[in-house]
Amino acid sequence: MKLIGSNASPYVRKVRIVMAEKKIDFEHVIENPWTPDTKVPESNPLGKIPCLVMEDGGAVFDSRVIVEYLDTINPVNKLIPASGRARVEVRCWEALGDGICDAAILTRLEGQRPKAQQSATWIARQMGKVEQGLAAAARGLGDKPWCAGNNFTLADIATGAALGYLDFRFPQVEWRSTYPHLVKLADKLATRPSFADTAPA
Ligand code: GSF
Repeated sequence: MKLIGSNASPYVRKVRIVMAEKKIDFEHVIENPWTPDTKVPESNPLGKIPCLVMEDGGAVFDSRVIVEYLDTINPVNKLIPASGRARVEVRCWEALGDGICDAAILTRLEGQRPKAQQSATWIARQMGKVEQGLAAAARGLGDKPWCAGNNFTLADIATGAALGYLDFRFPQVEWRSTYPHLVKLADKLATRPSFADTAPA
């Protein structure tokens, strides 16, 4: 199995953390989807990373579909509850973490446009989603040890990947001084080899 991605993408990191936690071997093929000669579209028609290429050449995307599949591959460290409200809560936490990244990435892309073409309204709208997403994550976590239920799940992985991406690309977003519970979670996650070995670069 090959994972096509980069070391900076929070969505790729989420998959890499799941692979590590479930002890799934894979080849990490580094690809930048933004270069003119990128090979990403050869696997993912959407031209986005991550993309999982199976032994038979079949491609699986996006990151949510990939991690849901990976969780079924073996019984090691189940990261998504089997059914019902517990499952949907973890998947919704993943949507929240990914959504924070979506908004942050849209802001970053807008900031890469020619200055005269950048929309301050658009940037404010996206950064509002980042701020509201962080507030919702802090509310949902509260003083619990984990985001959902009573143990480490995909909810913590998605939230941790989003927080790590903000640290990496948006140091001006002061979530650490605003949300001590999120800091406690992030610092706890950082001690896991799956997080330490995949820190964005
Ligand atoms: C988002 C992937 C994505 O936007 C997922 O896998 O969860 N919903 C998808 N990936 C970016 C790289 S990054 O910013 O992490 C990407 O491949 N962008 C290239 C493009 O053409 O949008």
